[in-house]
This record gives sequence, C-alpha cells and structure tokens, in this order.
Amino acid sequence: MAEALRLAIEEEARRLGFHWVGITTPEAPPHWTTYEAWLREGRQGEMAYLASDRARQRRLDPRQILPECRSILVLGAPYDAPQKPERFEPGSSPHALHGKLAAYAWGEDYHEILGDRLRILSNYIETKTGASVLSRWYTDTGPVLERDLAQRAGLGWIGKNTCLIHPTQGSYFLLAEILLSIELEPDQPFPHDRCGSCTRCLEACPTACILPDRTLDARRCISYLTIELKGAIPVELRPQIGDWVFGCDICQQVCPWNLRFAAAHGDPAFSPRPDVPRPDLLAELGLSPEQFNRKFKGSPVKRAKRRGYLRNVAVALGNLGDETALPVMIQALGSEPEPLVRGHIAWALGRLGGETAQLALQQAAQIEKDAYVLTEIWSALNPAMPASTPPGD
Ligand code: B12
Ligand code: SF4
Ligand code: SF4
Repeated sequence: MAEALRLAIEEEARRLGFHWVGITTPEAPPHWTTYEAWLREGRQGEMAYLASDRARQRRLDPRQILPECRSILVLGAPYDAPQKPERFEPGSSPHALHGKLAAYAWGEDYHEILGDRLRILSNYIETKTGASVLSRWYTDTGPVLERDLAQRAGLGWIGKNTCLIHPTQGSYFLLAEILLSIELEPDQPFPHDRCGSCTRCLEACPTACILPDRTLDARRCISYLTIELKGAIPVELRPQIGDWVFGCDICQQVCPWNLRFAAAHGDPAFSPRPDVPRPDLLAELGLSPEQFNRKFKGSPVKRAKRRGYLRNVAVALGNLGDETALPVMIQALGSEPEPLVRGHIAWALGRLGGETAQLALQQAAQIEKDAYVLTEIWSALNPAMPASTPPGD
C-alpha cells in the first residue's frame, strides 16, 4: 500500500510539472549550524525575515509549522535553461543596449503557479489516502531550509555555488515542499558531492561572494543586489553587476552539470515572455509606473518594484558604456520621479564620462533638490573623492 501510494503521488506530481520527487523526515535540517553561523555573520543583509526567532525555530523544527508532520515531500520543477555565458566587456557587447534577467524570472511568477499545483497535489494525497491528511506547502517563501531538505530527500547535492544540483538535470529548477501528517518511507540522502576539484563557479562569480562552506555572502551577490536590496547599491559593487537587471545566473551558467544536462526548455508555464529575457534598456528606462505594472503583472520582477528595476537598468547602462544612450539617460535624469533611480542614472553618466555627460550632471546639480541624488551627482562629477563627502566640503 505504501509503495502504491508513493507511486501514485509521484505520477500526480509529474503530471503537475514536478519532475523530481523525494521524501524526507521532519528532523532538523542536516546543516542547521551552517545556517546559524551564516546569520551570525549578518550575511543575509536586509533579508531580516530569515533571522527572526520564529522563522529560525520553524526552520530548525518543521513540527513548529505542523505539529502532526511525519514526512516532507520535496519537489523540483524545471525552468528554461539560459544560454551559455557571454563574457561581459563594456562597450563591446553585440547587445550593447540590452540587459539580462535570470532565467527563472523570464515568465510567470513561479510562486503563484507552483502554489496552485501544490494545493492540487495536497488535495490529491488526501483523496488517495481516503483519510484526513493535514498538510502545509511552501515554495521559496516559507520558513523551510529547502536546499538542505532536498539534499536529504535524495534530489541532488549542494554545489560549491550553493545551488542544489540534480545529477542528470543540473540546477535550473525550483524547489517546493509539502509537509504531511502521514508517514511515508523516506529516501536516502544524496550520497555524493559531484563538484570534485572543479572551481568554475568560484572563478566566474563577478563579486567573489561564494564562500568556502557552500554559502554565499548574500550582501555581495548580484541576485540580492538587484532583487532584495531596496536602497542604493553599494558603489564599489555596481561595476561588477555588468548588464544583469534582475537576478544573476553566472555561477549556474558555467557549471559543467548545466552545460552538460540542462534542458533548453523547462516547464512551459514559465516560458519567456516577449522582451523580458534581454530587455531593451533605453525602453525600460522610460517605463511609467502604469507601463511597468502592465509589463510585469504576474512576473517575479514585480518584487523589485519599478524603482528597484529601473535602478538596475541605470547601473547596466553605466556598465555597458555606450554613448548612444546619453540622450535618453540625460532626459531621464531630468524627468524620473524616483530619487533612487535618478541617483543611479547620475552614477551611470559619471561612469560613461565625456563632456556631454559632465555638462548634464552639472546642470542637474543646479536644479536637483534631493540630498541623496545630489550626493550621487557630486560623486559622479568627482570620481576620485569618497561618495560620503558632502557637496561643498
Ligand atoms: C535567501 C535566498 C536567496 C539569497 C541568498 C542565497 C544563498 N545562497 O544563501 C539570494 C537573494 C542571494 C538568492 C539568490 C538565488 N536564489 Co535563492 N533563495 C533564498 C531562500 C529564500 C533562502 C536560502 C537560505 O536560507 N540561504 C542561507 C544559506 C545558509 O542556506 P542555503 O543556501 O539553503 O544553504 C544550505 C546548504 O547549502 C547547506 N550546506 C552548507 N554546507 C553544506 C555542505 C554539504 C556537503 C551539504 C550537503 C549542504 C551544505 O547548509 C545551508 C543551510 O542549510 C531559498 C528558499 C528557501 N526557503 O530555502 C531560495 C532558493 C535557495 N533560491 C533559489 C534560486 C533559484 C536562486 C537564484 C538561482 C535566483 C537567480 N538566478 O538570481 C539565485 C542563486 C544564487 C546562489 N548561487 O545561491 C532556489 C534554488 C533552487 C536550487 N536548484 O538550488 C531556492 C531554493 C528557491 C526555490 N524554492 O526554488 N537566494
Ligand atoms: S548569482 Fe551571480 S553574484 Fe551571486 S553567487 Fe552566483 S555568480 Fe556570484
Ligand atoms: S561550477 Fe563546478 S564547483 Fe561550481 S557548482 Fe558546478 S560543479 Fe560544483
């Protein structure tokens, strides 16, 4: 009976787009101490929700979420694999005025799509069991250490890039879990570390944020800087962001397990929307709040909000270093309502340099009222001086 139930769950899960299914217990995640040490170092940055007492207790003991929990179903759903990495050379890219988004964000928001499917799968399990089954499901946003549980449920190993890598699929997939009050036979943890002596991800990471204990200093990760960080991006990290405007895939793109196995097409529900994977940056800089909402309705990009996304667009334009962008950037410096975006446009103009950019910055300095933007303008005009030195000192 137990085996038949498992097979039925696997079949339904696959029908719903969860290609990989593993089962584990609600015991404490195997690398809990790594997580605690990571928090102690403050590597979560502004993601305070990871560090609250309540969230930590729940991550440590899934029974704090569902006291009756006796097994955890861990599921993997693939998305389209991005192309091989293109080396970022300012001013020399064949897509000079196009940015890049992480592949998981090319289509619909997985939180919504997978959430619906998890609900269907939970109901299916209850019907199939013929008894009342208590369940809680999560994908990404819940208080669960998803990668650690996935490794223990046999789905793959944690790579040096910190991603969960499946031995025949690579890492371009999303994780989800269902906590269940019924007992299911747990799988064996994935027994190998298949990274071996490879260090490609460490060498390729532009901000050198990958640490030796298979964690990241999230505060330096481009994914954090372009999605989670709400304010100004630290000036010293802006050049490393290159042309990424939402997330980053570099440490996955260089991974041999993705180069070898990743399927070009994942779940069709996440298929790329037109103009999203490599957006025209000058068009993006002109998006009004209404246009932004329309373009990214139901997309993960909404998490950055318009101000965060356009901030990233400005940084990418600065890094691409293409002077043909100057007229649009200068116009946006005068008309953009968000100080955060104006500030990053000022930085980008300073990075482009040249007489036209300088003149535009000087003119903006005459009319700008916002203290933060004035600091950015001042730094852009005086690149050798520390950004914190106030104008006039
Ligand atoms: C916070 C967060 C981030 C942060 C921090 C990422 C990080 N590496 O810590 C930021 C914003 C930077 C981020 C970026 C991305 N994220 Co994210 N993120 C999360 C989130 C919400 C929590 C992760 C966390 O707790 N980090 C803290 C560290 C300490 O924990 P951890 O990464 O889980 O690492 C554990 C293991 O590595 C283990 N461990 C440590 N040493 C060792 C050694 C061995 C031998 C073993 C087996 C294990 C092990 O211990 C750690 C603690 O348990 C999870 C969802 C969730 N609820 O878990 C998604 C999640 C990890 N993210 C995901 C994705 C898709 C991404 C991006 C690819 C998105 C993008 N393209 O921009 C990048 C990838 C960057 C990267 N290389 O990790 C997926 C990963 C899927 C996968 N195949 O691995 C998740 C699971 C979301 C989901 N439901 O699918 N993310
Ligand atoms: S997502 Fe980008 S910045 Fe973050 S660790 Fe990977 S390569 Fe580095
Ligand atoms: S690039 Fe190499 S070291 Fe990094 S995760 Fe992939 S196999 Fe492991």
